[in-house]
Amino acid sequence: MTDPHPMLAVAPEVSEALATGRPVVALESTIISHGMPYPKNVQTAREVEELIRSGGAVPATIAVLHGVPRIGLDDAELDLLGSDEHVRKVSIRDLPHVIARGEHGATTVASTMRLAALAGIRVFVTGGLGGVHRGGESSMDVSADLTELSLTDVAVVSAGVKSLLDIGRTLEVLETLGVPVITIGSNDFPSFYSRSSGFRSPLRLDEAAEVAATMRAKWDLGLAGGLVVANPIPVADEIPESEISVLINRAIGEAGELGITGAAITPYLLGRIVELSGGESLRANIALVKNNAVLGARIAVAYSASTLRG
Ligand code: PSU
Ligand code: MN
Repeated sequence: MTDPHPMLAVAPEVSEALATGRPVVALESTIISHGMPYPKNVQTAREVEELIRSGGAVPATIAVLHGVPRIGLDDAELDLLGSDEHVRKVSIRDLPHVIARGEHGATTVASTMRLAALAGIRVFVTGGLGGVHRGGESSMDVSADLTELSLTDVAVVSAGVKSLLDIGRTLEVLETLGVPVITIGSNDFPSFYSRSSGFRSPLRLDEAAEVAATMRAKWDLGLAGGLVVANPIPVADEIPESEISVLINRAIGEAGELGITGAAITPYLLGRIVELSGGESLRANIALVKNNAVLGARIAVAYSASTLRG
């Protein structure tokens, strides 16, 4: 294992696990600062870390604090990320700016992937991926998460893509970029709150060990870039697409009227959907992130075992 990048501050527990080849799972922080309301966000972040530990891996929540990219945070730092309103949403383009200015930043899927890779972490758990926004064919609003997936060697476990995005075009872009999209235990690509999106999953696997083997095959072959591991929300926690789509459409309409665009659009829509659903979407969001944490730990354990076998 190569040394982590010198600009990173890696928590001792994480650094020790990486040095000895033990499984580590990266976690993003935009979901904490801009994806869920306080204090449920911080509580969820802690519970997710606990689930990863129970699964035999070391959790590493990633964020920028006082301009320093941090790999692994303590309780007080998670609380700061969840409650301080000055924490910026930081995607790839924002990383140099937030670092140079010594500010706090919550990292998106894209910037978390990059920092995880710089630390030597290969598995990352989140809730939902960014993608092509509806109307993206004219607005060109396409998340940097997709570009990053084409560049950076990290497997990203999510519950798919929310239908507030254009799921069909998101899958097309991922195909063009050469990113494997693997759904676990289902032929349908999931849409976050719902187990199906109406789109067939490009690839399917049923076991964590098979995902680990696919990661190895990709990278051993020199195919740079990430993998999308889509994990459908558990049946008991699902919100039917017909129910949630009404609320999503209303939130998108309101965002249009308010003139909200760019990086602000995803946080706005997530918050508004929680309000419109009376908290139901938040409950589903928390359940799916936890479900992803359990799977992510299994994949990290299987991947590290396969690496140690060589
Ligand atoms: N989708 C969700 N929840 C989230 C996000 C996306 O269902 O919290 C966050 C992730 O951090 C993702 C980011 O990387 O939004 C994408 O934002 P943008 O579209 O501005 O790239
Ligand atoms: Mn965007």
